[in-house]
Amino acid sequence: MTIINFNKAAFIKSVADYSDKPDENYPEVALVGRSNVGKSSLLNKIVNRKKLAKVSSSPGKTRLINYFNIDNRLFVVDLPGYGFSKVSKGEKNRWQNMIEAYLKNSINLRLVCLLIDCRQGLLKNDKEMVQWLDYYNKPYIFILTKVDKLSKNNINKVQKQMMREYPNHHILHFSTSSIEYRNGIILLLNEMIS
Ligand SMILES: Nc1nc2c(ncn2[C@@H]2O[C@H](COP(=O)(O)OP(=O)(O)OP(=O)(O)O)[C@@H](O)[C@H]2O)c(=O)[nH]1
Ligand SMILES: [Mg+2]
Repeated sequence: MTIINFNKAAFIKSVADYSDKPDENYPEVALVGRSNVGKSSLLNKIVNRKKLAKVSSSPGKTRLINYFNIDNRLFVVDLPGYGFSKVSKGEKNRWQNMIEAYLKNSINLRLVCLLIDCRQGLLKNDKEMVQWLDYYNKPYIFILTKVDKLSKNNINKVQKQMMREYPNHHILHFSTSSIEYRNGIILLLNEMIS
C-alpha cells in the first residue's frame, strides 16, 4: 500500500449528525480538543492549504462535523471544540452530544487526535475526554499544539507529566510556524490507520 502523503485535500461536507456522513467508507481520523487549540489550523498546515478549514482567533469557529477527503483514501474529520465558555449551556450540550455521537457511532473512525495546548497541558475537560475515549475503547494520540509559544524545556516538562499520567499513548509536537512538524504527523497517521 502506498503512503497517504496528504497532497490532495478537498472539503466534502459539514453535517450536524454523523449519520449524514459522506458515502465513501474511507477510514476516518478525527481532530478533537478544546476550542481554539488549533485543530483546523493543523489540518490546513498538513495539507499545505491556508484556508481549507476555517480558522479564527476567537474560539468556537468550527460548529459542525466537517469531512475532508485526503488523497481519495482517508477522511480527516474536523470537529467543534469543547470548553468554549461563551456559548449558552444549551448550545454547549448540543455540541457535546454531536461530538460524542460522532465518536461513539462512526464505524470508520480509526484514530482520534486529541490536541492539547502545550501551554496549558490537560485541563479538566481534556481529562474527561480521555476518560470517555478510554471507556469507549477509542484509539487516540496526543498532539501538543502551539509549541512555538513555549520553550523546549517547558514543553518537555508538560510532556513528561503527560507520559506519567497517560503511558502508552503517542505524544507529538505541533506548530503551524514550521513545516518540520508535518512529516511526523503524516507518518504516524499512516502507521496508525494502515
Ligand atoms: N502561535 C500559534 N498559533 C496557532 C497555532 N495553531 C493555531 N494557532 C492560532 O490559534 C487560533 C485558533 O486556531 P483554530 O485552528 O481555529 O482552532 P480550533 O481548535 O479549530 O478552534 P475551534 O474551531 O473554535 O474549536 C487561531 O488564531 C490560530 O491562528 C500554532 O501552532 N501557533
Ligand atoms: Mg476549528
